[in-house]
Amino acid sequence: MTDHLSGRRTSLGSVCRAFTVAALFALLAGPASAQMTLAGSTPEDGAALDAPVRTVRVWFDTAPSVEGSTLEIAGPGNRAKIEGLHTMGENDLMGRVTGPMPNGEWTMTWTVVGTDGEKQTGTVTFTVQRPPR
Ligand SMILES: [Cu+2]
Repeated sequence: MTDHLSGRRTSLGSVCRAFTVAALFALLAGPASAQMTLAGSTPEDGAALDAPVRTVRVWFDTAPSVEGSTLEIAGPGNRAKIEGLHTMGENDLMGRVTGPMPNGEWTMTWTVVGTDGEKQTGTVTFTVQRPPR
């Protein structure tokens, strides 16, 4: 799992490795229950960022199944995409953002399937506003 995105240009690989220890602890967690709820995200809902994001993550109260789950992003120009969806074993989904992310309001839509097959969906919105030079 630690080298799942290695060899790519982004620093996502090193980000991922930082969570390896936490992932081991997550493996000790119990089995998933029915309704999954969002426990957090990067960027956070309502965040005001001064630069585009290159990785995104959403956390849940139980482990999502990567298969059948999606993370999508929409905003000005609609050319940014989330690729390489995976989990770090922390009840999370993670992906990298490719493509341009102009200033403006962005919406990340998550659809997640729990280990019992139940589907949940929701959104996280944030703004990107680069500081004037
Ligand atoms: Cu990762």
